[in-house]
Amino acid sequence: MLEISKTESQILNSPLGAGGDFLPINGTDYIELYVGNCKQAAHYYQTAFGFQPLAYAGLETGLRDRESYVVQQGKIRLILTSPLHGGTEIGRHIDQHGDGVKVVALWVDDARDAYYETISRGAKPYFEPIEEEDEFGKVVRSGIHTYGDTVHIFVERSNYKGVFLPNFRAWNPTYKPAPVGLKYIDHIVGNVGWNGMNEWVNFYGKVMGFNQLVSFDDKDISTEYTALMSKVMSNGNGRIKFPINEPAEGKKRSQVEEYLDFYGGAGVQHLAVATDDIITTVTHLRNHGVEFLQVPDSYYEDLKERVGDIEEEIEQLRPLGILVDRDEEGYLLQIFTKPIEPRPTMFFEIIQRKGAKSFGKGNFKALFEAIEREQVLRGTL
Ligand code: TYF
Ligand code: FE
Repeated sequence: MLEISKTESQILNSPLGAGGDFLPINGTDYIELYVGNCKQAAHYYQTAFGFQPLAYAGLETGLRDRESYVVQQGKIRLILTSPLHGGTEIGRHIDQHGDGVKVVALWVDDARDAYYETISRGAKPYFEPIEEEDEFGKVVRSGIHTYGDTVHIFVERSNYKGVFLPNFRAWNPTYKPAPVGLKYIDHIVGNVGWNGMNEWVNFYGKVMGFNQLVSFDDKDISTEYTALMSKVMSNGNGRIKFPINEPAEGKKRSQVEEYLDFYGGAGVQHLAVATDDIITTVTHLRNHGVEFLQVPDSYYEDLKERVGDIEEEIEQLRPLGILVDRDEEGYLLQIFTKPIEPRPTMFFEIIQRKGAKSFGKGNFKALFEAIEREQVLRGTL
């Protein structure tokens, strides 16, 4: 591994501001979760969610302190990492947060530029640009902190031909359940502390050059049903969308506050993954034991009135619990899993967009009431 430094003049000569995108991002590269038992978690993501085995790193590749399994479906790559002994940073993260997202890695053309552009705008360094190499080529990575203990890692991989990253080897077990049709990460939501939303909106604006998405989902009022506020930040080409939630004082205890208490601070609340056939995807997921939030049957009674004509049969959506919302540009279908770990923290959203660019504001009432019913069962409302 090689550390690379960069002179100040190079930083100053980079295309700053002036309308240019100082942090061009090609997409999400991978999500790394720190989990108690990555071997079993990998099995869960394969069996329940249809992820495909991709890569492995651990004792057998020379690592002494950790083991990682990488699974992939469409463009979505998850790294599942566990410590191999006590007293590690990974173990501390798991003790504080439970299983959760540590890294949201972003695919860039220049990981050095990404690092210096963001550091010079106030990002807190996680690690300086590092070159890693193996027989398949070279990858440059760098990292900065974001909300809570979560970090962004910039990944430059144009000179790499291996299956994942240097020092991982291909993982090709015979057990390979079929994919369920998940294609890419649509958005990644962060829950931050009281009054934290604008701080992190400013971080993504100033430090990362993102813009606030103007969408009717911008909830600047807290109602009986929301008890949260949310703004969506998006990068220049729109491939990265990060909604940021903060709790709001309401009649009831905010679901965001519940998350913060159990996660032990700010962190990733949900990963929204896209499919182009949500009926098939959710049918498979349910058959594999994935549990979803349930809306009352009455949700479907006025659905047609609310969203107008849609291509799907409402009678197909109803038994699966799939929700629908419409905006000026089209409609979307979405559904939310229950939390996927013992703590009521992270969950998945499955989303299919048919033109709509928003996030399902019309479903908030039904969705938040479903979450509140779960909170009542947990005794946390
Ligand atoms: O990403 C979103 O904004 C939607 C709505 O706890 C949402 O998925 C917001 C908060 C929440 C669950 C879903
Ligand atoms: Fe969402």
